[in-house]
Amino acid sequence: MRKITNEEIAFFDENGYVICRNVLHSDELENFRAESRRLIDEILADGPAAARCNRGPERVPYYLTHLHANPNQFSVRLLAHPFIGDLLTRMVGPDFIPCFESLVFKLPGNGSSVPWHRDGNANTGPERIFNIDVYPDHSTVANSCVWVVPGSHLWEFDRAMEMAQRGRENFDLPGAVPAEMSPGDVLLHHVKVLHGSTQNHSNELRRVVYFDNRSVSWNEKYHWWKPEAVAKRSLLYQRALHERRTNPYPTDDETFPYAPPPGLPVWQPGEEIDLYCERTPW
Ligand SMILES: O=C(O)CCC(=O)C(=O)O
Repeated sequence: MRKITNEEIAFFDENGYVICRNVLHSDELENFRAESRRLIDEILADGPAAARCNRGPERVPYYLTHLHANPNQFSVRLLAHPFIGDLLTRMVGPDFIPCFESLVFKLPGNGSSVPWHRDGNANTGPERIFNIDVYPDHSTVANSCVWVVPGSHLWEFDRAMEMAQRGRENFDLPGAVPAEMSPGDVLLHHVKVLHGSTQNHSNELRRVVYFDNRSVSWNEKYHWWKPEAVAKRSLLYQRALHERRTNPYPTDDETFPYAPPPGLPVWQPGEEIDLYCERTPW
């Protein structure tokens, strides 16, 4: 299976984002589309997932939080994709911890906008803190793809906030570029790169799964969450890897070998896992 290249990592460091083409295969994409469509339908029908779905500025649903805790057959297997484990080991370090997972969707006709912003927890040092954004659909200017301001992850906080404010008045920021994606592509975006998207007026549904990842050592430095919460997240990742190993897609030809960071518990097959995994503040 495909791995991120050193050139892609260098592009990311310089620009705060990178598009990695052709990561997912068609068997996984088909399941991703069917299962995410089912969750979106559940939200629109005011079923259980609706309670975990945020609405955007236009008050339409667009952001399903705690994705794994909404029963589905695709999200933990997606997290366990070897492309993800490999890039996190190389770009974050072997003590990486998957911490957030969401499904963002732009409904056809009236899909939510996402004003220019940096992500939460973004006022940090030089660490490579980023999201892994996995696309099952074409995402284009026409169906309101994400735009980014290359290099803005290196800006001082005040400059970034001033520019984000400007972008909320007029979306067309100087230097902004569209991150146009095809099914199976993966976008990495630094939490500090300015990004946003417009309302979707097209007749296409556009979806993306966001995985935000941190590490044990960063958590010890920034004190985001209680160590127990991080331990639970490592258990969730171990369970996800087991799920993909024992329920592979037909085109899977490898699995990611993961060793929990020192001091964290080892998950045993059959043990119950908390898929909600609350991030209790430190
Ligand atoms: O997918 C999008 O349009 C942007 C989502 C985003 O940046 C966010 O939810 O923070």
